[in-house]
Amino acid sequence: MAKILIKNGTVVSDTDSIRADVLTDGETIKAVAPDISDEEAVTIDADGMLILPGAIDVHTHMDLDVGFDRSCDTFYTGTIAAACGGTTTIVDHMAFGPKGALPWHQVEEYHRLADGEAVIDYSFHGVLQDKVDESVLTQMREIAEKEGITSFKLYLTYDSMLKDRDVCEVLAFAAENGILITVHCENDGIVNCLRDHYGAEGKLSASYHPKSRPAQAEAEAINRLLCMAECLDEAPVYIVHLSSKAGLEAVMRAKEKGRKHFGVETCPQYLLLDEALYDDPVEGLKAVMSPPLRTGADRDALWEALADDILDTVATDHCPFTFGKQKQRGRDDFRLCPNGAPGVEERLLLLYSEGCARGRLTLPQLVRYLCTNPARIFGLYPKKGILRPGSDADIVIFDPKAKGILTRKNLHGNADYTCYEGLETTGAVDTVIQRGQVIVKNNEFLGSRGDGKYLKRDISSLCR
Ligand code: DUC
Ligand code: ZN
Ligand code: ZN
Repeated sequence: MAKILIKNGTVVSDTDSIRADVLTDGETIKAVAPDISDEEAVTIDADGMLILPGAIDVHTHMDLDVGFDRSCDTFYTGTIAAACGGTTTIVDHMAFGPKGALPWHQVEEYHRLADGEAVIDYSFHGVLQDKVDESVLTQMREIAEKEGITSFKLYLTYDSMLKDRDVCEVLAFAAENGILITVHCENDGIVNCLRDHYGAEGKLSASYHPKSRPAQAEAEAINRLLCMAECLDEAPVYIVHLSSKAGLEAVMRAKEKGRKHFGVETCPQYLLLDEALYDDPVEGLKAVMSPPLRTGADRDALWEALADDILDTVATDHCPFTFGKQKQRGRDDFRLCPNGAPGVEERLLLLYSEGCARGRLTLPQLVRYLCTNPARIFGLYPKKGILRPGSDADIVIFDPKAKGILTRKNLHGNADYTCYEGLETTGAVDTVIQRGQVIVKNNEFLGSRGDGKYLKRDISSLCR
């Protein structure tokens, strides 16, 4: 594999931006320093460009089985889209297995779905469902040891959710074993009661989707989760897809009490979009996701929290369904619409354009949210998440001045729409290098099916 020398760019880390060259050798970074020369290396002139660590998306749902349908990106198409957007590693959330399935069941299923398919490096979050007993806990430990899957997700809503008593058993076990529990926080009682009431009244258009999943349902579940974790040896937890100001306030209350062992993720859709999208009963189906889009005030509060480093990561919850066919299932009843939206390819561009270019975020914050923090929290650091000698040569060369208009036509996933169609953007992914190999150039994917490597992860830094 040819060495690559990237010259004259600005290398961004989680703490600073410096003018430096970057030299790769094989799959790793050999040097980051001013004025490197190496006659054997292929040189890329990156004058005026930002050199970023390959972004990590710790919340995707490729090929997700939702019972009546599947999300429309496979690990192959979804990771091509990720790569073209500057993401070189994903940690995918497994679907629930059949009723009563034990954790190994889905680990095996996900290897079948992803191995030989993913084009970028990948790992999984295990899934906990239905109930917790000794066999579940034993399997969690085995999976952490043998597979390097050191995070598991549980839900506080949906049919396969865990009851609080089981959540507590899992948290106690996780605290003892260095496993990180990631949690979908919505109060199941509130959501189901409202859904049933709206259903009985025939209020079934997309605009009732957010009404049936209010911000208070998220805030209550976050508060309850953090209280349970506090009671169980400060068990480490990670809150996925924070969407609301009320939820953020629950986070802030816990932080003010001195609680440190938890991480919080938000997603671009909660920063850029709002519930006005549901006003159109047909177009609104594109944004039927859970939690739903909120108000402008919620959006502003999340940007402020990012600016103040209160949150930890920005992931996508990429869970695409086609608008032309799959989303139409919810046309006469929002409750039947498959939940989720595409976003894996748009994330870096959106966060740079709406965050850095608008002065809301610094470049090191961009790298912290997309690269370094996810790598640290999910046991991938310093192999991933930073550009330094010995790290994997996962590199994004990013043009900060490019102007563009976001459109589905330039994206690579299987979804037939983007929620950001027509958005004027600043910045563009120029080149993506994965473990020392150029895999994207001029918005074209140059790698091959199965190039991605399965990553065994270490115990989370939140657990130490
Ligand atoms: N909500 C979920 O809980 N999972 C996938 C997508 C979504 O919208
Ligand atoms: Zn979720
Ligand atoms: Zn999700």
